[in-house]
Amino acid sequence: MIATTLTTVDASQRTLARQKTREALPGGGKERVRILSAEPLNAETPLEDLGDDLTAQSQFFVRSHFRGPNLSPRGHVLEVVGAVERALRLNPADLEAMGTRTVTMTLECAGNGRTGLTPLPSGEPWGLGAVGTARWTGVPMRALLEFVRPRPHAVEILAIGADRGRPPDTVDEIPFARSLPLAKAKDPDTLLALQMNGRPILPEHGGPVRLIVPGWYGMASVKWLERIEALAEPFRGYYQLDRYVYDHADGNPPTPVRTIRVRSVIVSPRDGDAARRGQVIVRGKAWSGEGVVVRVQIGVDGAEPSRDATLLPPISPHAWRAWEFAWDATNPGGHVLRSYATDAKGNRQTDVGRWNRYGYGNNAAQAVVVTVQ
Ligand SMILES: Nc1nc2c(c(=O)[nH]1)N[C@H]1C(S)=C(S)[C@@H](COP(=O)(O)O)O[C@H]1N2
Ligand SMILES: [Mo]
Repeated sequence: MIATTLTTVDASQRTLARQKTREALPGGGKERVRILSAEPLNAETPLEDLGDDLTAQSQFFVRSHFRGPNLSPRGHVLEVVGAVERALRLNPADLEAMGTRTVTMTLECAGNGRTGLTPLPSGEPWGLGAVGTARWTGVPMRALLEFVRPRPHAVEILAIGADRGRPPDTVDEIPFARSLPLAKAKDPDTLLALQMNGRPILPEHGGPVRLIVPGWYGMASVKWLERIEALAEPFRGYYQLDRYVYDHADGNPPTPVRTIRVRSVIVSPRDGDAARRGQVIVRGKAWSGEGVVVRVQIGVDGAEPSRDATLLPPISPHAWRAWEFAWDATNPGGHVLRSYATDAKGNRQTDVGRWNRYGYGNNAAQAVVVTVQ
């Protein structure tokens, strides 16, 4: 969890990490991802590989706080306990029998873009590739709750993963655990997901069963689900109160990190690319947890953005939207391209992200430098 992780992972360790994931996985493991740390596995997708609507499991970014547990795909038991009328233990097949639904959703880590903040906060040194989109198939949490019936005094639903460890500056070993307000748990698209892009969820993405929470940053989507607990009081765990909070170090109390902030990325051309003089098609993705993206503006060379990109039709209310822009690259030399997305609620990206202690939610516009020849 330190900014130097990237430089301490040498090429052989990287290869080792790939081999390890590959050995552990029937699906073939990670392909062409940038490994930030091998254990626990943290890896991001190169931007140029985010061009398709869906991100393959083998290319999807991985964010893990602890070493991933080894769970049995069929024998795994999920417990549903706490302030409920009817506690339950069920395996993935029992869960699936409750009826599934498929939702295409973009998952983004709250730390995505952290390295763009000044001064650099500690934490995984994510570029812009801690984001991906998949078709998630699973049982709505809502259906499970209708079955177990939370008691009237239940206020939150706690999701506990099977991974455990000791976070920095804590004494005890803890599991990765996060709660949702009851209303968010009952969102029809909050899923106990069993499949990702039509296949069982690979171990590093939280199989056999993980949570998927639409519109919220990735920390809410608890992997390796082992226990669900209805709580009569708000959860006060480490990953709820000590991390995943915006702490602006300005004397105000920290506020929880929840909804994904509006953002766009330029997928092509890549930063540092050379382009022939003439028309260059600029392509990218744009998304927001606050509703669909309604506009993407393009700025060239630091001027106020004056032209709009063309938005492709949305593929899902919870997923990114592709866009493209025909750039007249007439002047040779270096040029800076930026994209600014606006969502349905009127939120728009700015040039500089707001610094906060742990480096979350930096949705500043990305700058891509292209040399026209
Ligand atoms: N059990 C568990 N769930 C977890 C995490 C974790 O470390 N342990 N990381 C969270 C974070 S911070 C993110 S961004 C997403 C990443 O999901 P992915 O690795 O499938 O991309 O998982 C979330 N769920
Ligand atoms: Mo995350």
